[in-house]
This record gives sequence, structure tokens and C-alpha cells, in this order.
Amino acid sequence: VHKFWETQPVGQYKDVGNTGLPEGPIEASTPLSEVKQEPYNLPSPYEWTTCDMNSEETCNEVYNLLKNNYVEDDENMFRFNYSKEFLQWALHPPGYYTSWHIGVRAKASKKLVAFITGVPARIKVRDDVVKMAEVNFLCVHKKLRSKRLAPVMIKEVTRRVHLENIWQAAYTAGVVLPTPITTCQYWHRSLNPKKLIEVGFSRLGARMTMSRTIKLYKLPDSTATPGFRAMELRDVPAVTRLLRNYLARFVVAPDFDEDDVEHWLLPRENVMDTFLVESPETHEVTDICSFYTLPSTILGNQNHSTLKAAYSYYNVSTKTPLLQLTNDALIIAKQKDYDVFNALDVMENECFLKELKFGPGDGQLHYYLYNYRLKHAIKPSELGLVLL
Ligand code: YNC
Ligand code: MG
Repeated sequence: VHKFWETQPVGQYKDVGNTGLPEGPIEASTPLSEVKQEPYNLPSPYEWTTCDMNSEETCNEVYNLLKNNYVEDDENMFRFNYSKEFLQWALHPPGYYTSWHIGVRAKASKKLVAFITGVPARIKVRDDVVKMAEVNFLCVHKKLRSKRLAPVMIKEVTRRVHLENIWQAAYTAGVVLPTPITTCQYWHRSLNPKKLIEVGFSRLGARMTMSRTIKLYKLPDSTATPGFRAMELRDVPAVTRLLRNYLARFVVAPDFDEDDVEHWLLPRENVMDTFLVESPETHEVTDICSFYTLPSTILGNQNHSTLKAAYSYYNVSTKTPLLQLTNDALIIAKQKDYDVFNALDVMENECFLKELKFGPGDGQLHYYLYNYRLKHAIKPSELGLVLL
């Protein structure tokens, strides 16, 4: 049972398979004057704080809260370690609201003990473009778990989203909640198999030696595609055209304009990498591939403290096969010393996963919409949305 989620405008278990319900908003929006004007009540030792992520000091506090308390794998061997630069980037897209970067502090010590964020996005659902909040970085300090703080944080971010006249949201979680629009699987491509085995991320296969394993995952020293290069500011219009045209084919996908593409795709050191293919003949941009950087802390290993992971973001192939494009991305990631390259089975990623020696992970990622009903769950291949 889900005492909190049962009260929320999300697809409910009892409605699964009921195709009589219409697609679209579950609850109508209300006049802004009817939105609750005061914050929700927290247990009395705690208070709300709005986190200005441009402040070095606040950003450090958020970074440390997440570094020590955010998402771990099922076996508690690894914990996401989003960098400060990544957090500042992820939380400052075009049109962001500082009021959606919400913290909770202990009143007595002022210590930051919980966090949740939203950023604005336009999300296309079939033929409609809906203004939404992308909600992420929900985190409650380990010592304050299971006290029903999370529902209060979710209600407060919802209230602040409503105050901006936005009534829908998109989010992902590793846990099953009412009810996923789709469930995706992570796949992992070893770049540094020796380290991955040493830290327990992967295991030596049956009848495999370390040297055979290293050989199996070896990649060429340089990329194969003529005209393959890093994206630059001048490429924003071409990349936007390619991406908009491509994402139009998915049931759920972002509606990116040039400002969004400049923010989300333009390369930033140790945060975002986007490569494209510029035809050596016509100088036309024909293909894109991108990945973001999200290291994980390795918990309790004597020899290694962080796992450097690349996560596949948006790819578009019109001339270069997606398989070749992704192989070039693997080569770049290996050159840049990443240990592993991760991808979800979203969009057309299935076409390269097995062939490029990705292996299925054990974690699943469930995608959700808040206050927007789909008649049926969709397939991962119908999803064109990657959240950070
Ligand atoms: C979760 N991840 O089911 P029920 S993902 C949503 N997303 O409610 P308590 C979650 N809900 O089932 P704890 C959730 N995890 O009784 C738990 N819940 O109805 C639900 N972990 O609350 C849960 N970060 O405070 C239950 O649980 C209720 O102390 C229980 O806190 C949960 O960012 C959490 O995995 C996750 O820090 C904060 O475990 C804590 O355990 C933690 O007693 C490690 O809460 C880090 C972690 C989650 C990463 C993410 C997306 C969050 C989406 C939130 C929903 C947004 C809805 C849209 C709002 C805007 C709407 C508009 C317009
Ligand atoms: Mg709690």
C-alpha cells in the first residue's frame, strides 16, 4: 500500500487496464489564488530553506548531503557522487526557478538534512506539449529516514510548482510507485574491466581470465567516423533541428528549443560531452551522440574510491549508423579515462547494446508522470526522455 501516493493525482493501480479513462491531466488546474500560500508544516525541529545553488557555500552543503546520503545500489557498494559543477548545471536550465530548489534544515544547528528540486521543461506527450517540472535529487539524511518526511517534501515542491502555474511533472525512481509509464533497464559497457572487477561492479565471467576479459573490452585508439568532433556553440541551430526532428517520433520526449540545446547539450568539462558528425564534403551536421558524467563513490574498498561513469544522453543518427556512433563515443570515453559507459534501453539504444558488449544491469529505472494519465504504459523504445 502507498498511503501517500494513493492520495495523489497519478495513475493508480486500480485503474491499470481501464482504457475508459481519458488521456491527459488527471486533475484540472485551479486559479493561482487557490494555491496554498504558506509552506507545508515540517516536524518542529526542522525548517524550510530555499537553496541558491549559485552560492558556493549552499552548493557545498547540497553536494555534501547528496554525496553522503543519495542513491545507492541494492547492495550498498556504490553511491552517486554528482559533482558541484553538475548540480549547478542540472538546476539552472533556461527559465529555472530558485524557489524550486528546496532544502530542509535542522533549526538548532542549521545543518542541511533534506533536499528536493524541480526544473521547468516542456515535455511532448503524443501530440501535446505540456509544461512540466522535472523533479530530481529527493534526498533525506540517512538518520531521518522512514519518518514520512519525503511526502511533505513532495507536497511542498508541488505547491511551489503550482505557484508558477505548472500542473504536471516528470520524474524517475528506482522504486516502484503508482504507476510507471515505462520501466527501463540500465546496461553497462566495461571500459576498465580490471578496476570494475576489483571493486565488485562486475565479475569475471565463467571460464574467463583477466587478460581475456581485458582483450574482450579493448577498443581502438581513435574514432572511426570521418568528421567526428566535439559540438560547439555554432552548432546549436543544426543540433536543435536534428534533435527536434528525431524526438518527434517518441510518445514522451522533451520539446527542446535552441536555448535548451545550448544549455543541455553544449559540452562542459566533466559534466556533459556532445559529439557530432560534420560531413567532410557538405559540412552538414548529420549525427549527434552525447553522454553525461556521473561518478559514484565506491563504498569500502581499500584501493579505489570513485567509479568514473559516462551515461548515454541523446543520440541522433541520420547518416552514421547508431552502432558506429556509439562505438566512437565508447572510444572517446575510454580516452577520457571513464571506467564504464552506461545506457538505458530507451529510444533506439537496443540496436547497439548487445553488439557493443553492454551487459544488463540489475537496477531498473521507472519513469513517472504526475497529474497526467496515459491510457497504457509505453515501451522503453517509445520513450525519448533522459533525466539526470
Ligand atoms: C521516491 N524515490 O513510497 P507511500 S528519485 C517518490 N520517489 O510513500 P519517508 C518516494 N516517492 O508509498 P524515506 C520515493 N522513495 O507510503 C520513497 N517514496 O505512498 C515514498 N533515499 O516517505 C514512499 N532518492 O519519508 C512512501 O521515506 C513515502 O525517509 C515514504 O525518504 C525517501 O529524486 C527518500 O533514493 C527517497 O533519501 C527521500 O529514502 C530517502 O525513506 C532517500 O518515510 C536515498 O515516500 C536517495 C534516493 C530518490 C531519487 C528522485 C525523484 C523524486 C520524485 C518525487 C515525486 C515528485 C512528484 C512530482 C512533484 C511535482 C508535482 C507538480 C506539479
Ligand atoms: Mg523520513
